[in-house]
Amino acid sequence: MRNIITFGTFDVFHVGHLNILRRAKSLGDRLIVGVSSDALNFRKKNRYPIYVEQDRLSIIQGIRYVDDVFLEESLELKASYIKKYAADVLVMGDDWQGKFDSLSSLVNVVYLQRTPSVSTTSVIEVIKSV
Ligand code: C2G
Repeated sequence: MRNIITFGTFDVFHVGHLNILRRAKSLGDRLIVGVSSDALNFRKKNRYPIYVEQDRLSIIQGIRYVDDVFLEESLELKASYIKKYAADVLVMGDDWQGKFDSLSSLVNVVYLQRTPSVSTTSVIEVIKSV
């Protein structure tokens, strides 16, 4: 049994999010997703996500590639989440390239290429402009 873990906010869910979850799942047997809490987002970006954490958790749990979800409360807790969920592989988008290499004694760290031309920010901008 090969456990894959990944993390993200997944606000205003879009095809880039779906692609990374599908590709992450294809690397193993079980995909576990840490969804960043509202408070963590506020600390990081000084704004709250559009969708509240409970809704973001429900959306991610509903994706067929996802086996388990939990709330990511702090960026610094990755090592303990990895141990708790017995993850073998940590998948991150390549916007995080190199940032989690210090965890490679614990898990195999894999950075996947982001889907071009789509982001939560660009979706928000389009909606604002119509
Ligand atoms: N993603 C992607 N392609 C896009 C947009 C996003 O592959 N066009 C990926 C990101 O690289 C990330 C995941 O989708 O792996 C979730 O994206 P975000 O919600 O933007 O996640 P982020 O806020 O970067 O995560 O511990 C990490 C934190 O939880 C932050």
